[in-house]
Amino acid sequence: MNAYLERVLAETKQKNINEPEFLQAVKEVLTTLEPVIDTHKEYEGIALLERMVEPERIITFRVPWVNDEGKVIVNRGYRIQFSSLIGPYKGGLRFHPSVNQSIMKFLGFEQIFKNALTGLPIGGAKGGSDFDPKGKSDNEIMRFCQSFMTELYRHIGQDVDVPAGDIGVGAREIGYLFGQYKRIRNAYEGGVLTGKEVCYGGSLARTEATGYGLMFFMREMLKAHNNSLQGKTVTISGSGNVAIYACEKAVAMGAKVVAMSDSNGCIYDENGIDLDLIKQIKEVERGRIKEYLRVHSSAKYIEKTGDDSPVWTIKTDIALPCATQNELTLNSAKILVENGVIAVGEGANMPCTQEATDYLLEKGVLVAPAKAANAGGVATSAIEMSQNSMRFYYTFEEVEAKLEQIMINIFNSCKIASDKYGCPANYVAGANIAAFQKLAKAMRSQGIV
Ligand code: NDP
Ligand code: 2IT
Repeated sequence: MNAYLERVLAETKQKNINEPEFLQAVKEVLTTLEPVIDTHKEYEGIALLERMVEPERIITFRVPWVNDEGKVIVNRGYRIQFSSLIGPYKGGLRFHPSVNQSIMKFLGFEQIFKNALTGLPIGGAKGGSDFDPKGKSDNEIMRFCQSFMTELYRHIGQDVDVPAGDIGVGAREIGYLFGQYKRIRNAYEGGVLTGKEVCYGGSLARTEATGYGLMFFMREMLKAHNNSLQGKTVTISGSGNVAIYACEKAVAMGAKVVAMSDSNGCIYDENGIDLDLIKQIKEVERGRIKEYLRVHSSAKYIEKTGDDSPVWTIKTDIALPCATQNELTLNSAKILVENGVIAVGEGANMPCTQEATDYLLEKGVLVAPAKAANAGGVATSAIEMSQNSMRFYYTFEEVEAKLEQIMINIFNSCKIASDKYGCPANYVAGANIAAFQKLAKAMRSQGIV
């Protein structure tokens, strides 16, 4: 590998030795940049890569709150303000017991590249907490969100840093966070959070945007290889925001979705998933996916037992990992290939392990990389911010049309970069290169900061 790249990788590893997810994300990007770095010797002198892998600011804070039994609980809050190079820090908040600094940093790092690909003026950030929303009452969720915002508010602002949702943070949590922010600031600053409900400043189609965007990207990728979604079988991991709306759009595009999952297991319904029932179980009841069987007793439920998700053992043409990082392992990739998979679309962030991605590409499977394929969510967040600035609402159709065009542009950028830099059909490399070129240009323009 290029000596400069190799040195930065080694130094990053040494400095962040206890952060495996962050190192994985950095390695994945840097190893694909070689052809660009080779032609830009001047980057080393201005420590361009060293600056790109070091967050501008890391904030961690105590989040004390009182549960329904009157017990005081202390969680840890995070906000990684990774890069303000091309716009205000922007990225979601994740509430999940697995949250730690490594996961926050990998997500913040990837967000910089993703946001650059959207073509919109947004920097990169991520935040969240090790708080576990599962089994908590509405009041507990509200008290937690209020405590979290009581510290976070001093670090964010509609031109400074704009959080949104991610795992465990949806419209309910954004509402509680926004209410507390507004109360502390004594001002309506609508653009400080995205993913708001439409009745107080949210954007139509933001709920659907990540899943729909994933399918627009998938459609473009398949089209470039003379294929389409029509008549294809699709399996999806997860049954949260991204998974549900990927399913909805996949069906609208003529595919048949036969499996979805949650962290306990997956359901397989050969007749096609009943998405209204999934929405009822997940969005209304906040229940487990196994409850699908209470209506469709002919469907199968496969419990998750080992490390690998059972959803990838089901035969499919298209696999959409939409749950969490490293959920699609080499082992699962091998089973998917054996079963004839033609494309994998990453709805989640870094859902394929590096070994899985390498194997899929080697076997000629099309991979739609997360940074590009799931960028529809944050792109629509930026459209929400612009509506807030204008004090105006677009219709659902207007937002969806903008989202569709953005996803087409993102696919084209990935394709152009992968063709130009000698890795045709490798959209993983294409996405990294296309984003990097924009960021590198902005970094050079702004001096040593
Ligand atoms: P949700 O909280 O709505 O849903 C998450 C889903 O993933 C649930 O079905 C959950 O199952 C499952 N899941 C979460 N953690 C794990 C785990 N450790 N192992 C197995 N399953 C798990 O989140 P989103 O749909 O918003 O996010 C899903 C993915 O998409 C994440 O990687 C997120 O970063 C990414 N993403 C989200 C965007 C958005 O706009 N929301 C935008 C771009 C990317 P269970 O209920 O059992 O925990
Ligand atoms: O990973 C992501 O891009 C998100 N969770 C959405 C971020 C956003 O600001 O809408």
